[in-house]
Amino acid sequence: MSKPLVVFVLGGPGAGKGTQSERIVNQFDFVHLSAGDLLRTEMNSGSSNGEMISSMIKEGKIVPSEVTVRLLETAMKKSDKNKFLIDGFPRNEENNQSWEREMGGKINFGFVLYFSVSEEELEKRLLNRGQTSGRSDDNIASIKKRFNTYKESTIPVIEYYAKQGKAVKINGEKPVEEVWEEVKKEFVTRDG
Ligand code: UP5
Ligand code: MG
Repeated sequence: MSKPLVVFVLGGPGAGKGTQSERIVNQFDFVHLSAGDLLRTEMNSGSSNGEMISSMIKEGKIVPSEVTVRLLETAMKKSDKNKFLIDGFPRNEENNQSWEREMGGKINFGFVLYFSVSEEELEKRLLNRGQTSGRSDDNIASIKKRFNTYKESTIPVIEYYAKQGKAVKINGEKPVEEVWEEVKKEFVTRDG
């Protein structure tokens, strides 16, 4: 079997990474791996890293790469599919370098799909979701910290890929259906 194809899905907190990834999976035969979901599962599993992960998430900080890359690689190995959407990773330079070192030779990298959405809209979505999500970071204090981390650490990673012509920007501000139409077009063109 050829090396697996990997597409990264990035965008600010609440940008619609999870929502659109579900749709891509249904239509284009990818496996969806949300780094955040894997970390939340690890946190609840009684692992020795649980407390560290819990406090990082609440503070909107980025968990050390070795933990996240290991969770992603394990999840990829468990799957018999050959196309992966990695949602919410890499979030900083350290994540990206660690990924390239550990996984660069084992995969075929596609591109970064990223959603651009204003903070005003993101805040509205997250506070709304916070009423029912139970997520420890869907409160205004954590949301502001997540915004800062995104701007300081994640946008430079997107720029790194954009410089190589490997970042695809989607306007994520619009309603879910309209965003999906744009996303679908990109996957039809690039992946099929
Ligand atoms: N919604 C979605 N699309 C909409 C649209 N077009 N119009 C209106 N509403 C829309 O959507 C968020 C909410 O908005 C939902 O209610 C949805 O219905 C609505 P969702 O699809 O869940 O957006 P998503 O981008 O996935 O938002 P999420 O909150 O998951 O993003 P984050 O990046 O903040 O969260 P993640 O789970 O990736 O990471 C959480 C934390 O884990 C990080 O802050 C960090 O502390 C840690 N982390 C790491 O340390 N390392 C990693 O590699 C990954 C995570
Ligand atoms: Mg998500």
